[in-house]
Parts: sequence; C-alpha cells; structure tokens
Amino acid sequence: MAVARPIRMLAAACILIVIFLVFQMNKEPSYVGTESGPYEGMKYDPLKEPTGEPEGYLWRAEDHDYAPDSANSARTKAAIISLVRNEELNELIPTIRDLERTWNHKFNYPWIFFNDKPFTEEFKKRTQAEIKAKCIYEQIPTEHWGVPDWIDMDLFRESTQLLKEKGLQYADMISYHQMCRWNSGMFYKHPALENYRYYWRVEPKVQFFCDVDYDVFRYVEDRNITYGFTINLFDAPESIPNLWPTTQEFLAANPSYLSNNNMMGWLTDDKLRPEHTHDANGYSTCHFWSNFEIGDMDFFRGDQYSAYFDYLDRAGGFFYERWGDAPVHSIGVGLFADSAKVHWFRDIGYRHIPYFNCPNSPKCSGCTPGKFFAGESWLAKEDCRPSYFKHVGTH
Ligand SMILES: Nc1nc2c(ncn2[C@@H]2O[C@H](COP(=O)(O)OP(=O)(O)OP(=O)(O)O)[C@@H](O)[C@H]2O)c(=O)[nH]1
Ligand SMILES: [Mg+2]
Repeated sequence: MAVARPIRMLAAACILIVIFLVFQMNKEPSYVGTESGPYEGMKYDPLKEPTGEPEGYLWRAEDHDYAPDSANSARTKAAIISLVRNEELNELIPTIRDLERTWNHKFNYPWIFFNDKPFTEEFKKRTQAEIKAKCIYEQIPTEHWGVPDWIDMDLFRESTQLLKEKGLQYADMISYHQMCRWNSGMFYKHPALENYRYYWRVEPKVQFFCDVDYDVFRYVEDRNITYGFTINLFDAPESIPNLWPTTQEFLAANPSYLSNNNMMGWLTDDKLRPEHTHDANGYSTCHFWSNFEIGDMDFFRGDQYSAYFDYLDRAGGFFYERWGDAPVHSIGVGLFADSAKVHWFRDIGYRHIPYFNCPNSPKCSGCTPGKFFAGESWLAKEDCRPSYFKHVGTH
C-alpha cells in the first residue's frame, strides 16, 4: 500500500531527530579553546544532563548503624574538617546547617575545627548546638603554623609588595600565606587527625544544595578514591610564576615518583588559555578548587607528596610568591596519583562565591543546574572543566 508523501516526510524527519538525539546523548563534552576562535565556554555541559547517585553499592543510613554515639557504627575513619577563625562564626553556622541538613545528620561524622588561636567558648557552644555528632576543637601547633626560619622576612615584604601592586588579592597578608602553607602540607600532620584517613574540607560561607543519601566516605574508601572535587578552575598566574619550574626541578630529581596514569595533559594544557600557561611558565594553572575536598590523607602522607611538599616549602614560594594550596594539591594529585582514582562529585551541589557545581537532580534545590558562576560575564572563562574533560574525563 502506498504511503502518502507527507507521511513519508514526517517519518523521515522523526528518524533524523532520533539519530540526532542519540548522537547528542553519547558525544563527549565539547572542548572549545582558542584553536576554534575566541573562548566560548562549554558547548555541552554534562551537569545539565539528569544526575543521579553514583553507581555501585552505596552505604545508606537506613541499612547501617550511623547513630551519633554508637561504639560500633558503620562510620569509617573519616572526619569533616574546617580551618576557621573565631570571627567567622556567623558565616560558618549556615554552612554547618547546609551540610548537616543535606548529608551529615544521616551519618554523623565528627567535625574537627582547627584554628591558629584558641577557640572561644561561644564558638564551641554555637557550633556544637548545630551538630548531633561529636565536635572537636583543635589549636594548630606553632611549629605547623609559624613562618619557617629559612624565610627572609625582608624578601617576603619586598616581593609581596610587588604582588600587591599587581593587584594580587591577599598578597601582603602573612596569615593568608600561612593558611595556604598549612592547607598544602600541614593539616594531615595534626595529631588530632592521626587516626583518620579520609577528610571532607569545609569553609565558612560555602553552600550545599543537594541531598546526598549515601556515606561519601565509605564510597571513596570502597573504590580507593584518592581525591574528590566539585569545581575545576584557572588560577592567577602571578600568584605562582615559579611553582611549575620548581615542580619540574623536583620531578627531574625524582622521575620515578610520576604516576603511570598521571594528569600531565590537564596540568600543561596550553590550548584553552595559552596566556595563562605561558605566564605560569608551563602550568595551565588549572586546579581543583580546594575549599571543597574529599580526600585520602594517606596520599598526602605518602612518600611522593611529602617529599614534594618539603621541596616546595624549602623553595620559599609560599611566602615570596602566593602559592595556594589548591594548585599545590592539584599538581601533587595530578602527578603522583592515578587519575582513575580522582572523582568529580558532580552530585554534590556546591557553591563558594562566585562559582557553583549545580547538578540537574530532584535532590537539589536553591541553585540552577549547570550554572557555573554568578556575577561578571568574564567569570565564565575561569572554568577549566573543558580541559579536564578532554584530558582526564568526566568521572
Ligand atoms: N584560623 C584561621 N583560619 C584562617 C586564616 N586565614 C584563613 N583561614 C581559613 O582558611 C580558609 C580559607 O580562607 P579564605 O579567607 O576563605 O580564603 P579564600 O577562599 O582564598 O578567599 P575568599 O575568596 O575570600 O573566600 C577559610 O576556612 C578561613 O576560615 C587564619 O589566619 N586563621
Ligand atoms: Mg574562602
């Protein structure tokens, strides 16, 4: 029986639409760099796809004992950690409420607060009032926080004055340099963390948007994940001009430390923002934004990262430049870890002003799926995920 021409046309159009949709669903995220003209951001963002829970077995509060005081609970050796000042208490409380509401009230992992000064009674009282689990308050030993004796303070003042004149934020604030150094290579040496392996780092003012109904620490432990992130960014090259050259010296002296499955392509990409890679002397400046981290402290305590941190520390760049813990952790992970063991927590809705990780999921509220930044339009180009997806993947 002959089919009318309009019906045949309609059928053909439907087939074409189905082919197009299948192609869209299966294609890799597009990488739009300067090769194809000016930076346009990401044409296809996996965050816009419906996001569910990760695959495989997940430990849930309904199936295991996660009561706050249980001696035999299902919790693994892990803690939420937060370096914070007494003055930031009012900014910390809403953050605690977010993370407790979306995740920790189900699993009751301890919070460990760190400070270079003693915590006030008010700080302790008001934070513990928000958390069913145990809170621990720790002062950082002077030998971990203090400026090392090989740092020349005159040189610190001169060099950071120049950085300040270039407009680099916090460049002349010594506590900022101390904070970056502590987060880079000291936090996991604190005696209070000795019996813990995994940590989730939290800062005041950050927000969490999505219900997470599985034990993320058991998740990383079961899969032997080294490091988990949410946001992947470019850095200011003027804060780290000698970080990559110093790293290369270290690698030349210790070539066996390099992981067989490293992330060198992402670390040295010069296509997405060639001027950044040029100004940072070979490092793309791409990094995991370390205000959010879920990680394995055994990696940082291991031979490779420990030796790397000590080498950087001796070189002085935490003070003469403004090396941040985000690029230092990221280069360490990118060089010494197995990239298959690095995980993008795309399902954890997160914000540290001005950037977001906001998945498309019914478990989330309060953020817009796929929206990366709020503010000036130039912030769009700070997203390094196009390079990460290209060189490492979307896992
Ligand atoms: N106890 C203590 N905590 C600090 C100090 N400096 C920074 N911190 C904490 O270290 C973390 C990072 O500091 P921030 O000031 O947020 O640095 P940043 O994220 O680079 O800067 P912003 O974009 O302004 O948030 C936060 O958790 C702060 O509370 C300090 O001198 N003492
Ligand atoms: Mg911050």
